[in-house]
Amino acid sequence: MVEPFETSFGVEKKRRFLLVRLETTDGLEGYGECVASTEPLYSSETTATAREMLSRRFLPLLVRMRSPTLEKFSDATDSYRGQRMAKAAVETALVDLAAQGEGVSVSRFLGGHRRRVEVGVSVGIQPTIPALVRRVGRYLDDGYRRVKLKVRPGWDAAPVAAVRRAYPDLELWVDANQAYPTEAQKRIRVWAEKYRVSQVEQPFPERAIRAHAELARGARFRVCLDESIIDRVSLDDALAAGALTSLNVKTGRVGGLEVGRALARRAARAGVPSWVGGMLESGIGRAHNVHLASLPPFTLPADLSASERYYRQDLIERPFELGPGSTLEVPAGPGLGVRVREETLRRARRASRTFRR
Ligand code: OSB
Ligand code: MG
Repeated sequence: MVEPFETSFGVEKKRRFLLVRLETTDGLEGYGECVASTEPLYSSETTATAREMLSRRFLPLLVRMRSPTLEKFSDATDSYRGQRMAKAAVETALVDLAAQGEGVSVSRFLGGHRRRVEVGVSVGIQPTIPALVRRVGRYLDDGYRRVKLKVRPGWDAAPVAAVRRAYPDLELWVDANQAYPTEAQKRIRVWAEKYRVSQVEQPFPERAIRAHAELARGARFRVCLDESIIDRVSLDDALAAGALTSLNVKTGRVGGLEVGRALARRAARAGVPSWVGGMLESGIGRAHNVHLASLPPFTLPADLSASERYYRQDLIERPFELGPGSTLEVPAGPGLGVRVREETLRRARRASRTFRR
């Protein structure tokens, strides 16, 4: 990574990518990226558990299917609990293939029409407050129009105040990744409203639906859920409880693009806007996210920044660059619409396994 990314749960300095490449007999290639990390800190899956599930269950299942489809894969893996990041790595690659089969982009295949998607930048915890203010300033110079600060107890009111003071008109969000005890509600409300934070993401543990609902009641900011929402049931219950006024959709967390789209539609019907979250993906996962963000129910700016903001060298030929109005371009070619740098992959590869029919 260009620089370490620190959140309430830890620091990431390097990422090891777990990729799935599906090759069809007629010569098409589909790519998916598993967004799990090496440590189970954001959620319980890791690259190791995902690799295990992919190699022992999901990929053998897939290659045994006569003519694999998204529906068949989803039916065949439905009874395996959890493992959503592992499942999504395959699902996204299948969507890439299905879109190529129809000669359209993943965006079109899923029902999208936007040519560019609005994005913001997620800023990790910095060593000092002046360093944070400088970091935010450089992102604003780059052209990002909304900033999400990672916060945690002890890194909240003061850094948020400093950023607000330096940039009075900035659209400012925060994300705590479950770091606060539910009793912290009052204090969060005070600094978030005082410094005009427009969205507070996942302040409490993933099961703390009532605490999120209490925070959302009468708040002058949106309460966004990320880790709490993993499927339709968790979304419906949280919506019924009034626990969210914004939904972060991550393909890996919910098990695929089609589920992600369904959840965003459901939230929209309840009057709750959605946006696409990120997991520090390579260009491959990033491309999937950009396509997802082009769908109609995604109305808030995504956590999708330019490739150079994360990695010195990306795995795709033409890295994503920030365009006018804080946007990324939706690739228009068939499927993912990006070219994978095979040579870079080959050099970086630590291990690989092939499953054949
Ligand atoms: O909670 O949104 C999160 C990165 C890793 C794990 C969890 C999260 C994040 C981010 C980064 O906020 C978003 C990005 O990829 O830019
Ligand atoms: Mg989050």
